[in-house]
Amino acid sequence: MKTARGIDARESPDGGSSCDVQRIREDFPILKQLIHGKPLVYLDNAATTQKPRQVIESIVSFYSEECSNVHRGVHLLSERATRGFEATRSSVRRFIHARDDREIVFVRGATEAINLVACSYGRAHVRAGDEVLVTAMEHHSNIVPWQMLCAEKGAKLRVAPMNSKGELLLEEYERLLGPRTCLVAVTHVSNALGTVNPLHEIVEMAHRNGAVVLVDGAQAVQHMRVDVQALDCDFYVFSGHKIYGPTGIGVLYGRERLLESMPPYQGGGDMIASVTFEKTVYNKLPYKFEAGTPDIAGVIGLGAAIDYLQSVGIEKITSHEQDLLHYGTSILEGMPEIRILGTAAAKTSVLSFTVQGIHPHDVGTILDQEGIAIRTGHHCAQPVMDFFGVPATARASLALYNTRDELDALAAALRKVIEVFS
Ligand code: 7TS
Repeated sequence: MKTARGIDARESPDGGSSCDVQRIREDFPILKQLIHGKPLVYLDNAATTQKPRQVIESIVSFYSEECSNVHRGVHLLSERATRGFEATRSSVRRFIHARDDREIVFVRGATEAINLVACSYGRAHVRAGDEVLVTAMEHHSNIVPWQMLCAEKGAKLRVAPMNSKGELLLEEYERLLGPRTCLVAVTHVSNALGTVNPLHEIVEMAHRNGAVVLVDGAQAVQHMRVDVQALDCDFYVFSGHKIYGPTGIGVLYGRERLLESMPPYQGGGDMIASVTFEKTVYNKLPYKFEAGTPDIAGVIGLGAAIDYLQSVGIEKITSHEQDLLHYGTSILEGMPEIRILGTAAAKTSVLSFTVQGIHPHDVGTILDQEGIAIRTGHHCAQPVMDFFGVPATARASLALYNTRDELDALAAALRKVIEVFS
């Protein structure tokens, strides 16, 4: 019997040397849909990715065959559920090359992981007069928790600037680091611009100044190989739903020494070793940070998603998406009414743009009529919009199942948009 976790090797969506997109697309039931009578062209992958049947089936299988709580039953179903749950922890550890399963904490998503670090590490270590350094291209999730922490502690939030291409100004960043910098919180990839940040330099400079580094990997792990040991970052966070897994589940990686030094984030079941009314002894890592019944099916689904990504091959995904990014960029560059925001030399999978004289919401609405799903708005990165002097952009974001044909469809629909408004 197939277990709830993952897919077996024979189901690998790509046995060949290149990314077999047509075969991959077969794995995603939702892609067969018609939207307003047109084939769905799903280009809103930075918001959330679609799920392959292997992930969907793993969740159905968990609820149909293994449903039970974890870490508490002696009965067979609970043992099975616990095995599947902990097997995913090991998968995540291998996926991002952490040293130990104890360094992998399951949370709701990138947002909760950042809040966990701000509330636990931040409250314990950040003092009045200290500084937390973020960059100008952060998602609100990597700004607001630090603002809240700084307000509580009397610390200062500082912001490393970027240039007009959307590239971090490394010298400015280095200048902002100092003895007061307690923590650097930086995105690996910008969700609004696609910029890939030079993490090796960022981390090395921060460490030289005695600061710890949290990396927001919500837009990175699905596009490129990530090795937290090679990056030498202290915390790394990501969400399951952006890597073809379910919503409601995500990961906090933390360096063991730091996690050990941190107080629990929430109290409750599972995070304790013993409780009396006088004293509670906390559980060991990572359970100290996993109070209450977790999203077990979500973890199982995340495991299946990681298996899926690996069966395709991360390097193949990177090169396929880079091809699409260059193709899409050249199409948009060929349209004089379009301005691309985010033209960093190191970039991945995001085409953020405005169309002259047309509000991005109107662009999005007309594209929707053509069956094309993009996101329009500020992308939870209002400071990025302010920097570029726009209220919003239209954003097409790419995934492993997208094709050049879909980008041609985007181009044709954009020509229609321009025609309608001319
Ligand atoms: N960090 C980055 C860089 C993100 O892009 C997002 C979500 C988050 C954190 C938060 O992730 P969550 O899963 O906890 O919500 N970004 C987007 C987006 O670009 N469009 O919709 C959500």
